[in-house]
Amino acid sequence: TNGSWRHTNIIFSSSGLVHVKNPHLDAMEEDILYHLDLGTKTHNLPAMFGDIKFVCVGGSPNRMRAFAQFMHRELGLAGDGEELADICAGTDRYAMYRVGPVLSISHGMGIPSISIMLHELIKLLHHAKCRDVTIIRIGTSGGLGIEPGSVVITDTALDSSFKPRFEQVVLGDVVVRSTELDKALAEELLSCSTETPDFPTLIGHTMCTYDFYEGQGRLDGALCSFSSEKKLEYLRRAYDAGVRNIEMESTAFAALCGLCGLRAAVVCVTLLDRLEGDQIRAPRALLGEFQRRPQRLIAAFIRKRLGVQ
Ligand code: DUR
Repeated sequence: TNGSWRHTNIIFSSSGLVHVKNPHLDAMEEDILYHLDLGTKTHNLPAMFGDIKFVCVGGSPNRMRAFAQFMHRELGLAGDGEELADICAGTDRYAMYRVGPVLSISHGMGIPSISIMLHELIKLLHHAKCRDVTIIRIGTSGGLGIEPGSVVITDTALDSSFKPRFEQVVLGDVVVRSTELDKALAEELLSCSTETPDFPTLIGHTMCTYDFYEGQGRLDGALCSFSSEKKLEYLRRAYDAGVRNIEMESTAFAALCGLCGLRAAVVCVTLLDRLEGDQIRAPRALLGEFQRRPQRLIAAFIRKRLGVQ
């Protein structure tokens, strides 16, 4: 490669519309968003989604349902939000809920899963003619040298060589894309942490890997080809490069959203400190509380943006 990943690919249009960078789409009579069970002929996408301003994505379908119910209460909407319908009920690949101007969608685990969802979600926002959309991944991660339960707002997503790039094989060649995120949005989110003083929130780099076990330097997988010393040497190098947490989606998320003109952020809670161990030992109840932390920060952010007291 020629280092082109250094150049920013974040371009915001004055119209605020979502860009799809695909000349073939215009020639299609119908677009079937297969994994979402939606389509341009079967659904009136502008009527269903045209006024969406916030899209929140996260790995688990149940967590994203809980987030939608929580947002329902936080926005002071009528009813208890318990009977929210899954918009993607026709498929069990992903779940999607809508609450006012907020869309909450699951993306599964890892880059292939999130990238399939994002292709269809971004086309959905384009077909619906949405404007000025902010998209946030709220997820879980392993921390590096920080207290478990801390929330990390990503300033740059790095690959497993600590480079701010997302590589994908296209027609047999490696295409390299930048993984820069919106710095102003990250700062705005950090400023909302005054509303959540019971846990630490910080800005840092996030490392994204293709695996949870060996790929994240864990010693406890079914295979392990390195020593405990080599593991710690790698994780310390990551820490020195500015990495504060490790997960499996951020590079693809940053690259796709950046190229399509969406203001994007990644906000993940850390479930453990990887310098202390590999297994996630916290009790389920504590893990549940940890996973609500990014949701609470994002609720404070959305309420502030909407002027909800
Ligand atoms: N995750 C990690 N590493 C961790 C903890 C959480 O990658 O140590 C994220 C990414 C993936 C899921 O979606 O959570 C795996 O548990």
